[in-house]
Amino acid sequence: MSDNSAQTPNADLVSSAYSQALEVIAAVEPRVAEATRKELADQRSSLKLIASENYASPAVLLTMGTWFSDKYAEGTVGHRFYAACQNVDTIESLAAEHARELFGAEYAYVQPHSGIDANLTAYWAILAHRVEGPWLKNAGVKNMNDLSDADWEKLRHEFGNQRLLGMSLDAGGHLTHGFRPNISGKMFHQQQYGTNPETGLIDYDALRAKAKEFKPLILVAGYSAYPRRVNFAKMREIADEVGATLMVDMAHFAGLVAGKVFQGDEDPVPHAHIVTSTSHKSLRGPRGGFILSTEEYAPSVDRGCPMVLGGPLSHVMAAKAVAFAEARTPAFQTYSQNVADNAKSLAEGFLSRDAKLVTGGTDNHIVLLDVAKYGLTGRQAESALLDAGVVTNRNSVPNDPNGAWYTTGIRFGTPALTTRGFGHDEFDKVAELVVDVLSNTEAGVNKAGAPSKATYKLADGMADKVRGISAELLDKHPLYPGLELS
Ligand code: DSN
Repeated sequence: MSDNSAQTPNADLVSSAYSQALEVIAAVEPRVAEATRKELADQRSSLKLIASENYASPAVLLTMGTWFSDKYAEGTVGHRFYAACQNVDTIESLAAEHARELFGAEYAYVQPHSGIDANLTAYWAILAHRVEGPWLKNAGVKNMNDLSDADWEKLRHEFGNQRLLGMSLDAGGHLTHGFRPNISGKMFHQQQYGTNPETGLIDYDALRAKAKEFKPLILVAGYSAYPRRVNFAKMREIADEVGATLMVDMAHFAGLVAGKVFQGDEDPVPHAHIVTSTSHKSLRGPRGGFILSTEEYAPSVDRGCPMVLGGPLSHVMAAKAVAFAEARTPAFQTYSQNVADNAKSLAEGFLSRDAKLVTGGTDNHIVLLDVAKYGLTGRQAESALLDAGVVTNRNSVPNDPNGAWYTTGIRFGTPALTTRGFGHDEFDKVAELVVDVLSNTEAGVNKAGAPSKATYKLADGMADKVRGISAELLDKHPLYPGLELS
């Protein structure tokens, strides 16, 4: 079995801690305790292949359930808007120190509550640094309260009309990278870059040409569904050529950066001005966000709370400190390498069964399967797989004919099952099961008898068959082995 920090070295203690905690909860609202027990049972008995999910260690999970939750701590370490933040200062400093050391960053801000919060905070930090600061200087005032109403109007206009260039959603970018319906697409004058229609890969020359024409203030790199590595050195070159700030959203692949699978040009930290992330995906920490930046951007990033974010979740910052400490171990590096190796095994498993993959494969933790050849939409495929206990999520493929709701793709990720100890053979088996399910699913019709993008029919007996085979795999690699709830 590979490294697995979700294994439970203190299984008896953990069993007793959770059993007793659930008893305390049940005494107030038994249905919450019951749903919590059921969630563990469900996670234990399904193939979790959602690329953005993982299993945090009991140490990380337990850290979130404390009285730090009750503390307000707006501001930054040593500069709070609330009294009695000495212990929050301790855990926030620890989390930031671990993050800086783990990623080799000049500055770390661990307050964002999620990846979207981290991105919004970073955008405002870049605007503060690049627009507001110079603007106030030009206007000859230090404080915006001293601006005349007319100048304030002009500054507001400048703030809301800057240019942002990010990867399009259907090419694998995120909603917050300038997607029109998202706030990022509305607050910025945005353009999007895609991928080469032949290869599915980022075309850096085309991107450079677009950047030169558009001249964005912010170039966003990073992805949620692109199954390949990105050359961040090249991204920085392009940003520098057009005077843009390079922001990299590494939410998905932070674990591969922390685990040193992505190094050199593939490591965003030495190349970007600002890096945003979540802590709960491949990094295997608590649900939350964080930002890394150069010293130059640090004072603007620090204004995140309370200017953009609500009060920091101190209990989650404490859990980030624990998770980042875990990620600084050689065992985590082994885990991260396994995540990438397993993604290759999964991709090879699909390709050997004639499946079509976006970009033809993977070199990160994501595999994006195009399900059109099975006559299904992503939504139908996702539902049929779920019936068989295979938990995935539907995802657009480049220029998706079915749009962002029904989609034509299924996104797979290896971080969670790698945490359980799955290796090459297990992921090959997963590919076999998925292809089996999809090959035995038919698109359905709507109430009027017309073709539907949502309904489907999975062949009789298929769900039970796949669940049976999955159970054998899952039993060999238990989630939180030794954790038993009384
Ligand atoms: N929800 C995350 C994901 O699944 O990729 C990104 O927002």
